[in-house]
Amino acid sequence: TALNTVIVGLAGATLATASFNALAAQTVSVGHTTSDNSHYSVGVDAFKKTLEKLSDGEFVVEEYPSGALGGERAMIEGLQIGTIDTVITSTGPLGNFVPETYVLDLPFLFANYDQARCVLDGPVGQDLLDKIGENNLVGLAWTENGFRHLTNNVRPVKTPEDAAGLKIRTMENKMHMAAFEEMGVRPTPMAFPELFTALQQGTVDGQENPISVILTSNLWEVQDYLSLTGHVYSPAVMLASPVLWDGLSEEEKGWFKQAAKAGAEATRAEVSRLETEGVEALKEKGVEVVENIDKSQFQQAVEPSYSVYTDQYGSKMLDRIRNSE
Ligand code: EAX
Repeated sequence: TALNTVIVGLAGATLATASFNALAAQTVSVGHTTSDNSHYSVGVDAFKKTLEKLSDGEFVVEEYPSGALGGERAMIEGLQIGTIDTVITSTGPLGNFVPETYVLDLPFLFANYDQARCVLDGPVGQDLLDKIGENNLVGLAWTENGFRHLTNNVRPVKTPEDAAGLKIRTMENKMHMAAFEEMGVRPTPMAFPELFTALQQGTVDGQENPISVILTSNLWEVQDYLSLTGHVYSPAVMLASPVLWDGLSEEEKGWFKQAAKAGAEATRAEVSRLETEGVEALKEKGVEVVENIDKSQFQQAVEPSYSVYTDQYGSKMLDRIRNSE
């Protein structure tokens, strides 16, 4: 009958609407290597809240912490082929994809957090995000890992001479490796998810990371000594896959950028908090902390590594950063 047709038609329409809504809620994966109580994870929470609110539930954010989607280099590759939607990564392996970012990895480039954040939030940071965008990746916002400090299991390190001869895991970053070589350290590049076991098994004597990472990835469990060298600022960046990006409207792209910025702010606040509170926490956990480091000695030791950068990339970006002080 006609009535039946109307009822069936209505039911069909309701079903169609329901499945349309289900389809419309798009899941967005966020990968990172640190734990689910880390500074990155605090940033993911803010990103999630902001994006889900701005999009009124159109996007649902799902976090994959602790290297669940691989190390940082592998995740960046995942973005390029579209198997991961977004990633928070240090600049560690990024220079392999976007060489312009190597400038940020030079030791003792930034004197403090304010300066680093200011440069990344300014024209230099924007230009580098644009460069990232020219390499089959999308740079959403600069966020933060923090100043890196040296840990090891052999002896308390107070001077570059103390560090000489140690086998230290570094990121897969040629600027970092060059700096450590100048210090007389034997750099061993390795993806972060392999680090804990490598320290535990003694494959390497030590590593270097910000306080937030040393604390929340439990590296203190397998390291005896921490030296507050602050030898290099470690930027982080939130990246998106071009596969995701190309399917978004301009409005949606704006939401992602705004959410990434909110995430970065939350992460920076957490890095700042842990920079002091985290050191106390590590002492309580039994780590011997060498606090009064004469940084100028380390700075002098690694200075020759700057030519590794300038020989290949010139000094224009370096000058821009120095002049924006
Ligand atoms: O981005 O590889 C590292 O040591 C990084 O600092 C860590 O993955 C967080």
